[in-house]
Amino acid sequence: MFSFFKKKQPSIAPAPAAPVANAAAYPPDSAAPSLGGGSPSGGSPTPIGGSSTPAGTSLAAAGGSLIGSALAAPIAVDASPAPPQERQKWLAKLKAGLGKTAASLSGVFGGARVDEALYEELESALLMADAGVAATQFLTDTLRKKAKAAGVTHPVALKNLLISILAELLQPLQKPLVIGKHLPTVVMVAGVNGAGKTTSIGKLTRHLAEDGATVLLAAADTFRAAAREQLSVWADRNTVEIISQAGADPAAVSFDAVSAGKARGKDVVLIDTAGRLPTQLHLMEELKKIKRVIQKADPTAPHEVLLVIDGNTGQNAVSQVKSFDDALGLTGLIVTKLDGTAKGGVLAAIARERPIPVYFIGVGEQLNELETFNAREFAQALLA
Ligand SMILES: Nc1nc2c(ncn2[C@@H]2O[C@H](COP(=O)(O)OP(=O)(O)OP(=O)(O)O)[C@@H](O)[C@H]2O)c(=O)[nH]1
Ligand SMILES: [Mg+2]
Repeated sequence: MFSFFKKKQPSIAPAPAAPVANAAAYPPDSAAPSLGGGSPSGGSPTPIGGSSTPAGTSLAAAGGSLIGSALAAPIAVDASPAPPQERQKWLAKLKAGLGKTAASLSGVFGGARVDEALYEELESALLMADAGVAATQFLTDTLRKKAKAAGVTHPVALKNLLISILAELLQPLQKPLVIGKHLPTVVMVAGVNGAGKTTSIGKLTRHLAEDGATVLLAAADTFRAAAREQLSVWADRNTVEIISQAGADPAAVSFDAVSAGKARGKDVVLIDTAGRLPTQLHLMEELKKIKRVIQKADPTAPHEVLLVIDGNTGQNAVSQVKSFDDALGLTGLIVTKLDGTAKGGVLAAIARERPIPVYFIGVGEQLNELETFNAREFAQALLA
């Protein structure tokens, strides 16, 4: 179905939904028809994102537009260096979510001296926090070395040293998602069942729309009516267009979405896929096919392949990252549900074992509960 909405003008009623005329007409393995439109926008990426918009970045998106790009320049949905009020609220929620881990890690440094027992206790606490063997070993070894070199003898100083070592380990994961280098920027989103893909797409759409990007959603989770409906609710909330067709081939819907994104000059096409386990090989093949077929609509796409992981899945999340990366070549991660029982150490494991950028972290079900990842903030939330 096509639905047309005007960005940030909710008073305009959506046009009645019409079926995608050509979903079946472009079989996934056929050549892509030329739909024209969408010449790549030039220029280098300009950091922007929420309140972190640098002076001088002009966005033509204020009123929105039914057709066409609203971006004056590429944008990076950036890590916020100066947190606004909303970011502070989000951070408080992240800290509360990781509170148990923080308490148990902090407890290690509650004594009066630094000794072998402290290091052993720290090792267990890191393992309990889902950091995994490799990252735990790396963190404790580095801490020992640096503490010795700096002559650290007090546990509080040792904890501060660990915060900076952890922040350094996590630093390669801190990278902004850049939108606008390609028009449209095609973002494919994958993950296991219930990880938070659709919810994160909804929240990400809000981030992007706020930054002035025009977004087109693609419901490539085609077989469950509830999945399509869920995505269209997010489309309504964000007043963006969606392409969806019941029972269609997910690759065909993705193809149509990219073609429509090009024809309408959208800035971003976000493709929601059905949940699957890496062990379901036929479903992993389906994902690879979606990627291949997207490339027929735009040889440079997908520009981002994101994996959404549930922060509660602990060490299992690391094997998900490895499997999906091996199958698809991931460009980024979204880690969700760090507001509940998640332990958080899994990010250290990912940084050590498969360092793929964490573009966003989710701490709840609300629209404003997805924020960019910041290594130092996260290290502090986990240890302070
Ligand atoms: N607490 C919390 N819940 C979340 C978060 N992100 C998603 N959820 C919830 O997790 C559940 C699953 O989210 P979905 O977005 O439907 O997950 P999905 O990956 O699209 O699921 P499938 O399409 O069925 O594979 C929903 O109840 C969401 O509201 C988060 O950051 N925190
Ligand atoms: Mg979903």
